Amino acid sequence: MTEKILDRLAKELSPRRLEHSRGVSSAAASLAARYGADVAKARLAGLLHDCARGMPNNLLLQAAAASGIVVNGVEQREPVLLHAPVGVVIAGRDYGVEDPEVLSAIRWHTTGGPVMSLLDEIVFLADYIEPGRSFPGVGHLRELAAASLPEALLAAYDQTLRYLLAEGGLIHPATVEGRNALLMKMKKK
Ligand code: DGI
Ligand code: FE
Ligand code: FE
Repeated sequence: MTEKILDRLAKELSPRRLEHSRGVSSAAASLAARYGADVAKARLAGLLHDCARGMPNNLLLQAAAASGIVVNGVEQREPVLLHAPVGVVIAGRDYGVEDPEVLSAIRWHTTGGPVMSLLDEIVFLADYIEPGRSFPGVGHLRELAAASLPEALLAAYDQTLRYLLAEGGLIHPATVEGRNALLMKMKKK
């Protein structure tokens, strides 16, 4: 099954992004083993998380409209964000994925969100720490990921927000909601 997926992905993604997807797949599998999630689902979701990442902005917007995906103002301006919800449609249509847990992990991998399953969290984090990533601080994030899932998730959200603030980027509401929900879960009063 994986071979067929890889063949198709290789047609849709650049070699670099295919390698990234394999890296996310293996990082997600390790995190799943570490934190007690389904390893096979983590591997599959990791492999397919960016299956729509090769689509240009106009096609992402078109696919979103055709699939009834509600596009907010931030997504209208930054259509790359739509590769997550459109990825769900592509994973179902072109890769035959029906498992709602796998589809949910693809759905929330870019921004995170207010209601994240363990598998969602694992794929979200694996996307940051896969072996091919090399941004400043990735080593620390990998160490955190091995030690504490919530602390690593918080660091990942913080990293995204710091980057967006530095760049003057639009902050997607799900990024804020995801970090808030995580913080409230971590700091129960
Ligand atoms: O698909 P990847 O490049 O592996 O990584 P990703 O799915 O985490 O992110 C895709 C892009 O989306 C990346 O350039 C960062 C960006 N992004 C993530 N959250 C936000 C965001 N961009 C904006 N403007 N706002 C966000 O909240
Ligand atoms: Fe992505
Ligand atoms: Fe990715």
